[in-house]
Amino acid sequence: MSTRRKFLQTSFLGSLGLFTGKKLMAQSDTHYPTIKNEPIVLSTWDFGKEANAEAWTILGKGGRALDAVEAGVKIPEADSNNQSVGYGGLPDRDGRVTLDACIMDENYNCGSVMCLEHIKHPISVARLVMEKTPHVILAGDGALQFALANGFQKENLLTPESEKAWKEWLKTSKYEPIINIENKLHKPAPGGDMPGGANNHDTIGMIAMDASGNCSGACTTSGMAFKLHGRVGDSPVIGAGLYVDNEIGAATATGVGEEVVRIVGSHLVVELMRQGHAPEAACKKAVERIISRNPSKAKTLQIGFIALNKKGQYGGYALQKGFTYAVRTGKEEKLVQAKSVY
Ligand code: SD4
Repeated sequence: MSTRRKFLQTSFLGSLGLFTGKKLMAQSDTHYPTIKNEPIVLSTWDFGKEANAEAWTILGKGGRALDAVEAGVKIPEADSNNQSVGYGGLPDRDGRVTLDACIMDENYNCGSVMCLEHIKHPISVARLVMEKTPHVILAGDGALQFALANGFQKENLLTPESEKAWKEWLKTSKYEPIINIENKLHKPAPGGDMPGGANNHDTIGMIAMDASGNCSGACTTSGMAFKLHGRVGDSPVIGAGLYVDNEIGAATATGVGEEVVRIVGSHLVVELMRQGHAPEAACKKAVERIISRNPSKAKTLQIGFIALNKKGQYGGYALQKGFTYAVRTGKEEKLVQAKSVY
């Protein structure tokens, strides 16, 4: 069977609701569906599937992409089994769970919180920063103060599982980001197995286009486990972890944030799409840019990008194998195994 026929068949099965989370396919530039102003949402990693389902409750009814991405990423934020986003996230080396998030709409409005503690839904605080302040970024205590003043509840986000992992880490106190380390620290979710049995969970970046053809995005994380207190990665940095340009489309990133910030990764992907590259090709070029800056280091890291253009075409690319992203449209619901350099 030709690759194209196989793809169409799998997409059709997906549209019948037979998607299991175990059906992964290789994505290639020739396989884009031609959707125009039909809503679409994509998000990073296996857990993007549940997040997309929530976003779809808004997008599928003709709702705004901004509302959809906020609602979607709140699912992993509230999931205590997920040790890399929101509640239950792995703490920094001082045992403090510090969260980063940002959001961007179709009018270049954006909001971000960095190193926010005690608030389960940093993405909603980021949205309030965007909508209710003259600023783009609030950090640390100021962000917490703003959240509390706006009715958010102060909570303990360190779950017993994450505290245990931190105490175990303290025995060596070695900070060495390991490729897809989050997989090893995550409780296997039913039906979420990757080929080879690893479970794949990480920062959630979500990008969407609604029925009006408007794009928005959201990105939220607890950042790299056992980081220095105060460390901020790419995820809440507009242009690095997320970028939306409603003329062109949107992109978001996951992986070792320091390397994404260095190339302002998501903005780069959007600009490459502006130059005419298809989403997957744009993500690939951004990954190659990271390699060209430091080839030996790039081999030891995981970084993945996903992107969406205004025609509803999408794609992703990663440094290493094992990066997945979830896609939901009116016609299909699937998990894509992104191509990778290594
Ligand atoms: C960060 N990009 O804080 C995020 C976290 C991540 O794999 O995606 N980790 O650098």
